[in-house]
Amino acid sequence: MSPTRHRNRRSALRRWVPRGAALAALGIAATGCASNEYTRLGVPEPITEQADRVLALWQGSWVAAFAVGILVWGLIVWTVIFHRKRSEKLPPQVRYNMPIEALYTVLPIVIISVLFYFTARDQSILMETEEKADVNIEVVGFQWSWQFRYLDEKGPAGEPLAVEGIPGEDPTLVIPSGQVVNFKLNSPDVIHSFWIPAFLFKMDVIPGQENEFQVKVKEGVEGEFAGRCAELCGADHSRMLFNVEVVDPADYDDRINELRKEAVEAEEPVTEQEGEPAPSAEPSPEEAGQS
Ligand SMILES: [Cu+2]
Repeated sequence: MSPTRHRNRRSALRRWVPRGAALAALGIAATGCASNEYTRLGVPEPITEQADRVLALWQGSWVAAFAVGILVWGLIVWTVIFHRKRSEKLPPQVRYNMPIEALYTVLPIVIISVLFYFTARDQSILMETEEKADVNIEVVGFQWSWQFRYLDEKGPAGEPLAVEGIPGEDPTLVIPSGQVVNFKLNSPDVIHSFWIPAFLFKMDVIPGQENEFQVKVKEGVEGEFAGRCAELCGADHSRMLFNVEVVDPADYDDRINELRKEAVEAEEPVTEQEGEPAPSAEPSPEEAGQS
């Protein structure tokens, strides 16, 4: 390579690197991202204490992947630039080079072991259900909607208060912030998956096997969040949507009382007709249609 070409390449680099950096900065500024949107690497803002742990695991895995990626890309670029074919002479061959072969084997094992250690550690913490829960909710996933049963709250018939959706009318799950909520998952038909993206967590809902997990929404967090089924479970799988409302504990009690009132009202016409079975506590159309 002639010295002139070398110099040209350098000055081209000098021109384009600042332009690229400026473009990247403009891109970040123009998209008006939230402060931590980029460092979250594509996952939603975590709203539970458990979700912070999932986020840290996610970010840690990306750091490891980037470290490997930068090393590999660096080696490729270095080879492409500085080890081009210069003559017909065969370059030194390093096949069966013992230290390098050992490195190829040992390094991936070390990387996998570290990722495995952190995954196993976090998984066992996330699956703990030992803590005494403030609120116990049974989630029934069925083809094709959800029923949420507030196990600590008895309705007029002595049954737990419940909210049930139908496809197209999404039910709303209400949970308090700053309290431990225990979910028990059941299915009468096929496997579903209970997924609230803001929890950064989902769990299968399996017929004949009660799955369980606990979360604590961070204190002060309130709002509406999306929920969905994350397991292809039949024709109307895509309509298995639900809303999650996180409210503060005082509002939670109000919401439960409203639900109880609705359940009592739903019961009334039936008690007039003797001998009729009590209806299941279904949400009123307004409530089921909330979104
Ligand atoms: Cu489903």
